Amino acid sequence: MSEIVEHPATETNANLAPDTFRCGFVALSGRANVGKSTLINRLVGAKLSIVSDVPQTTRFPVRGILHRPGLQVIFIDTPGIHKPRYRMNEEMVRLATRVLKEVDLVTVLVDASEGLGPGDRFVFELLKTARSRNLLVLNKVDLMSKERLLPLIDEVGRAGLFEEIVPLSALSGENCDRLQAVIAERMPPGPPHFPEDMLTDLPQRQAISELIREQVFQQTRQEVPHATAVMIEMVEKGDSRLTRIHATIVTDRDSQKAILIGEGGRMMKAIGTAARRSLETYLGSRVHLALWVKVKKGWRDDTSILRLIGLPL
Ligand SMILES: Nc1nc2c(ncn2[C@@H]2O[C@H](COP(=O)(O)OP(=O)(O)OP(=O)(O)O)[C@@H](O)[C@H]2O)c(=O)[nH]1
Ligand SMILES: [Mg+2]
Repeated sequence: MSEIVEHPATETNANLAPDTFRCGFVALSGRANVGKSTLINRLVGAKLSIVSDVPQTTRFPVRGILHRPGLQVIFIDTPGIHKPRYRMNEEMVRLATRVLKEVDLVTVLVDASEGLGPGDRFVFELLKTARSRNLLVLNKVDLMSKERLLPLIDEVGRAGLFEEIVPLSALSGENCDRLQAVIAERMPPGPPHFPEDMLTDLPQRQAISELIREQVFQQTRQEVPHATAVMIEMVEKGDSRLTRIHATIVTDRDSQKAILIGEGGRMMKAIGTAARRSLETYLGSRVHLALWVKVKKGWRDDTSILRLIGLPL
């Protein structure tokens, strides 16, 4: 979703012989909140997938494409593996699990600052079933002392599932180039799947909805973000570099609607202002954003709404 912080390919691929090209698919997997979306944005060098400190932020796979001379890597950010309580969450976990079998390589993230927990071990079991080739990333090393790292590397190594273990910080970028090199050397020979200027295949309407939802996730607490979806009603490009966007924030209960609106409309205003700013960066135009809040009880079990928010049911 724009904010490009790194350049893509520095040389053109046009003069490379097709049989020297490597291209592969790499899933970023793990339990919720370990930093998968932060890492895909870091690896691709653009903001493609939304991030928040609320678990279960990512709801469907988001592809990000890395271009280097002679190499294309299609990273797939996936929803965090968790215990589903609604149809939406069942679908999120199903999509994340299915991807494991469809890629050339799985990169599993663990929050190294928290250590290995039952949620991570459950993901390891899924890898065994998928019979995938795997790497392990120990993320968030910026939050911990280096002495705690060695025992953790030993512990994950004992699982016997990983070709390589890479400690890094997706947030600061520390050691991310090492991960990129480890992935690059494992990509199979083959022609590129996507054109050189394409960073994601996420449709623009969905990207807009995600950037608004990111603000709901960043600014509300407890059950409110989980109970919220964003539907785009209208995107209209005006002639004076202004884009008009109408969106509805759907939530489960009246009490959540009251929180989303806030006292004197304060929460709605904060979400709207922050979302408008990030949409302006993404679209490269001024944005007029109109937001509504609607209650749709039980929407997380309603397949027609789940389809509307991008889950392929
Ligand atoms: N300190 C630190 N924080 C990080 C790092 N990577 C991610 N985070 C933070 O961890 C939180 C979760 O990050 P996300 O990238 O949304 O995690 P995720 O795995 O995609 O989460 P889900 O989509 O919910 O499964 C955010 O607050 C990030 O800023 C890191 O390397 N260091
Ligand atoms: Mg995510």
